Amino acid sequence: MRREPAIESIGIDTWAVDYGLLRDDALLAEPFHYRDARTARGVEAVHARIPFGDLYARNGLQFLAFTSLYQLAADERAADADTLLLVPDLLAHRLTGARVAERTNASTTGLLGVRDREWDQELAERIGIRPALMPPLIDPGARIGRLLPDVAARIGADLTVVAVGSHDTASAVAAAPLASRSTAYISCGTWGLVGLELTEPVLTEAARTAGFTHELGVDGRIRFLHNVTGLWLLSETVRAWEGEDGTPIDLSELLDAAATVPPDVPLFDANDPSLSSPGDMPARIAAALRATGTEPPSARAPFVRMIVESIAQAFADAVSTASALTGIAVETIDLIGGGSLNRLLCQATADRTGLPVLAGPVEATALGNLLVQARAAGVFGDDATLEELRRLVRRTHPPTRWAPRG
Ligand code: LRH
Repeated sequence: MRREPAIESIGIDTWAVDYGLLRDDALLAEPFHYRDARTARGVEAVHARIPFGDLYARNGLQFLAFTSLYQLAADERAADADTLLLVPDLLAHRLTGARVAERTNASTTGLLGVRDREWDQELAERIGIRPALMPPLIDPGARIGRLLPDVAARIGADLTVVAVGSHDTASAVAAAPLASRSTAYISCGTWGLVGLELTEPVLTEAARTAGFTHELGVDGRIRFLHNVTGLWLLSETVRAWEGEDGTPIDLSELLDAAATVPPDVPLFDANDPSLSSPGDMPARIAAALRATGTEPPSARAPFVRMIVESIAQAFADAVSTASALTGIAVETIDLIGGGSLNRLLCQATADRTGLPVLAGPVEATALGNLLVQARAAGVFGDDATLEELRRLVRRTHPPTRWAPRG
């Protein structure tokens, strides 16, 4: 075990929407993962009580079948619970005993009001969720609590857990350099979260039908974005191929081979819902393509090229929709997260958007988490703005620039 006496605090972020249910501080069961097939069952139940249009006006979220409120509506265990905690809050509870709901992640549950940013108790009751399950809301920068004595004794340090943008994408966007309001971001890993940072919601019918969501960011910003199925398509494909012949695949070699393939490969809809669950991804992509009358490439390199180009096209569509919905003429794109290391994807995104792509930081989520903790610890003065934090990111993490070709 390593000791780090200089560590002052812990900040926790994870993916969104998933939760644990507690009774008397104990988990009732292991949390489900949002790609579990069960999540879709709640959709009909919720929409029978409140039509999607009314829901959007209240919570501002794009339709995703795994949003927590649909999961909860299909969760029999909720009846026995006294508390619901999203995954980062659940971890914080294990470390400190505190029961809180950090607001950026709470905004992904569907149960937070898009305008007042408070729990929508009336909505919860209407769909059969007891409002008493939902703990008090706190904002990034707030102190959650000290480590429980037994935890502190086990790791040999008495630390404070501080709230950060506990939704990983909120932390990532906090560390997106965003040099101006005409910079769009793509937070790219398993998902590609594509959008703009706003201060006011855009609750139009056009935004609703285009599937644009309003998630909350650090310092009360709005992450107006669309969830694009990102590198999940590639990682699931590689996993399937590895399962076929039992040999591990070197991803960078595969991408290098794909880079030599001409870019005029066929495209499929990266957002096709049939591609969101785990399982034989190459076969499902091939089926989605055949349904449009196109034969998929049979060799691996062009198949990978097709995946990358299809993701880039979905990114380009989302950037231009974000621009049309907000009236902001996008001039550059910050592509942050693990996907920023994928050179083929960065170039394809620049080419298909016709805009320069500034790639990096790769560890944007960790950086955003750290910056909010550092600000809370007084490192920059309590009132350092998000823009000041981002200036620091720009200075310390110069991006790689990908110019559009042709
Ligand atoms: C990315 C992410 C995304 C959510 C999904 C559940 O990790 O948090 O922002 O939509 O996972």
